[in-house]
Amino acid sequence: FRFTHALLREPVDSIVDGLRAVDTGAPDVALFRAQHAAYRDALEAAGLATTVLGPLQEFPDSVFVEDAALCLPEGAVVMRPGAPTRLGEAVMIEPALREAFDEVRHLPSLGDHGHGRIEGGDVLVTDREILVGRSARTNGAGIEALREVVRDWGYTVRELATPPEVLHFKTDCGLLDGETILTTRRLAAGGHLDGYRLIHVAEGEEAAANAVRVNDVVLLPAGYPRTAELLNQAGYRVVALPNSEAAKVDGGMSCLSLRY
Ligand code: CIR
Repeated sequence: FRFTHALLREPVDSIVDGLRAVDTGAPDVALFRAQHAAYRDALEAAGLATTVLGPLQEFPDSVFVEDAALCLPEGAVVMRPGAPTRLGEAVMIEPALREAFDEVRHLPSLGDHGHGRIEGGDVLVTDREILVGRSARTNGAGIEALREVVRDWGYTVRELATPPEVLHFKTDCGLLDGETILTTRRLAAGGHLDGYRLIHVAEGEEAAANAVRVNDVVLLPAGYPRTAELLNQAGYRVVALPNSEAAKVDGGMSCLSLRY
């Protein structure tokens, strides 16, 4: 959770066509841009140098850069998004990864696993392992391919399940420090996070789980005061950011940037 840089991508007008599980109306593009700018400011205030990549009009969801890559201290890995409309985003992000990292890796095609799919939103890197939630976007073959590609960097990859009603694994959890995870009860219910210190979001505030720890602060979507209070009591410094527009297309604090 200690980072020096972040990559973001400018939101596009076509964000109104962004994928969403439940249609609660299209995002207001101007407000989306304002919230995105505030998010960038918060990353900078947390000490990160930010780079905002140019808009990709043909990819409505491209503002959610986290799904297209995985950034590790050793290098970056280009993901292979499971949403067909998002597959091309991985290709488009590679030049920026090459600028930022000495090493950029691709997921191998492994025999029968050639069609592996994996999105960064399903990947949580902790101090001891990489947790990946199988989901509608991430399959076993994609997880296997990630396991192969990071093995010689010394990482262990553990496959977990994402609850069926949840888009991404990290929709329902976020790293607070190397040993502590903020999570919903439904995600933790399987017991697979046992061994970590868990902080549960307040009842009815499930959307607060997609928080992201950046250096000394935790970026939390605004509007979840009881979870913010729980985090304050646990000693975390919370910065609450308005996220109403990204939320309409199932996006949150982690998806909007790649931190490294
Ligand atoms: C999608 O459904 O792919 C986008 N509308 C939202 C992606 C959010 N990304 C994330 O949680 N990592």
